[in-house]
Amino acid sequence: MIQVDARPGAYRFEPATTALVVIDMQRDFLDPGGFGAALGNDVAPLRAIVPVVADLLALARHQSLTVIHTRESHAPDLSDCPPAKHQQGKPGLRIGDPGPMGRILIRGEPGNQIVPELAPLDGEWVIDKPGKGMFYATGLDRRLRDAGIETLLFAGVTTEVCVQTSMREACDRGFRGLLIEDATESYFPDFKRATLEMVVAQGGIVGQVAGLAALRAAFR
Ligand code: TIU
Repeated sequence: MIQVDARPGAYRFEPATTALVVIDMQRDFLDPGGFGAALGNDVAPLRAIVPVVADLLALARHQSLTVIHTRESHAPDLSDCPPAKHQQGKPGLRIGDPGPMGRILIRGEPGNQIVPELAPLDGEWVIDKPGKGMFYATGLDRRLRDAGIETLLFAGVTTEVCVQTSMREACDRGFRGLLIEDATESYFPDFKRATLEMVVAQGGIVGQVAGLAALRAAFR
């Protein structure tokens, strides 16, 4: 049993039933010319966490945790993109529009690939998700249960959108969640701060929060 110095209290998990979930560290959100930039955001803060996520991935691989990568993505014919999502926000480029890295948020396009520094290894799970949350239309719930996974360590972007949605949904489905705070980022620093506080408040109502150093120390 591993015990991490976490907020709001110590967090315990069994590595054999734990997966690291890296949410949407894809070029669409991290590189200029992608969906995140088209929404009017500065992508630099998201880029800045890549080395931390790489260290977290290295730790998870060394400890033989199940490793899961997600990508927010849609079919080329947009059959899995409801009109309401397509029309959401006021992006310079909409989902499916041609951009400098190919069509925005479309499966198989250069922009839809995970950044090379965090590329999935053979045997790691890569989940293409049409929603913000990682369960909608992905089959991931069944797959996690079949693999005996009980605990999910969360990293990736953005903290208050796809990461928090996935973590809340995981809680509803009976999985335990620990958010690695320096391995997640938002385009809005206040939103990241608020999300971490929301998770920690009320005794950790949908999960808990810890830093990578604390997680690493727990494995020693
Ligand atoms: N816009 C924003 O903050 N996020 C997304 O659209 N998707 C994810 O969080 N991955």
